[in-house]
Amino acid sequence: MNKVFATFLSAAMSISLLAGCAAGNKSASSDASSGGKDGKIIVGFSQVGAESEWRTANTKSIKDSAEADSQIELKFSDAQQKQENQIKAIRSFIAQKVDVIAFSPVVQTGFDTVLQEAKAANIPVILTDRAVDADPSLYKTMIGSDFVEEGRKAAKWMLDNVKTDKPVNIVELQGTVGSAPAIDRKAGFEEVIKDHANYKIIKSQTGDFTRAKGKEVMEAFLKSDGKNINVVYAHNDDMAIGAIQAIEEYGLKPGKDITIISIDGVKGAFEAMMDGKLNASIECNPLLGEQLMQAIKDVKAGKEVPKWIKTEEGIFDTTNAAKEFPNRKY
Ligand code: GYE
Repeated sequence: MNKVFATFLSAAMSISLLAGCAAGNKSASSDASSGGKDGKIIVGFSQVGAESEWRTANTKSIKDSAEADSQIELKFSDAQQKQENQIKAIRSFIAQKVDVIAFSPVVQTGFDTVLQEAKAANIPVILTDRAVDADPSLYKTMIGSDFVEEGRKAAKWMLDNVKTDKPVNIVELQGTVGSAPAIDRKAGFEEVIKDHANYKIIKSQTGDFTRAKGKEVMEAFLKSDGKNINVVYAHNDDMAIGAIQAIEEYGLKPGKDITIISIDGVKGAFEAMMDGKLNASIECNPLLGEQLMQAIKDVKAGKEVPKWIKTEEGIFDTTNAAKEFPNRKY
């Protein structure tokens, strides 16, 4: 009897040991398991804010794609353009033990600690839209545009369409200070104009990617440099639309007296181009939802994903805006 009992005991012990081992493995590789109810992948997403038409389209794309995907449950949080809110949201996602964290970083630096915390909790991170300046092993992939290239395209459009040997005075409306699109769009534009000495940025200030700020900054530029301004380069359409209002109120004709070039390609920009008030908009595609859902599923399945999933983009101006308008989805 004793012998039977001993055998039973040792078998029970090895089963519990095995179970303990399996549990240990599971927590060590929780990347590959899905923890949500109904087996859904719980995703915590921290959005930049609601500062522009682009952002509204981006949020809608992400929410709609998550809604349409039976494998994903989305927890959405709005950082209202503040990095501290974003860090708080990410920490709360870690505390809730979500399966994947995705976010569009408000600014480029200062996320190292919170990314380390996510890594320590074994929660994979996916970046959307904007990049961070951090150790690349702290995130799986970044889905978004090449902002430097967008800046180059804007400058090249200007060189092709504002052709002259005379001085060209440019005022620049920058995006949010320290954000990847503001840094890169400035760098790409400057890289192209640096070999053309007559094209000069005479004023450059942030309009924080909003219409109201774009208008306010443009009013100040007009006040100090008024009739000397030849070109406005705005890092997004909303600021360009704000600048258009300021120029009209100042008594000049936007698109004619001053050439206006911006980035995004939102509907508002197309309308302004069809009115002849905006000259060109470089496309930046906000519809990242489907790619994000796919990347989330791939990461959870342990598949290799490229470090940068780039978006394809075009250029629109007053010559093709009306033809393209019916096809625009944002
Ligand atoms: O261009 C701007 C928005 O990060 C690409 O953010 C995005 C930018 C976009 O506010 O309109």
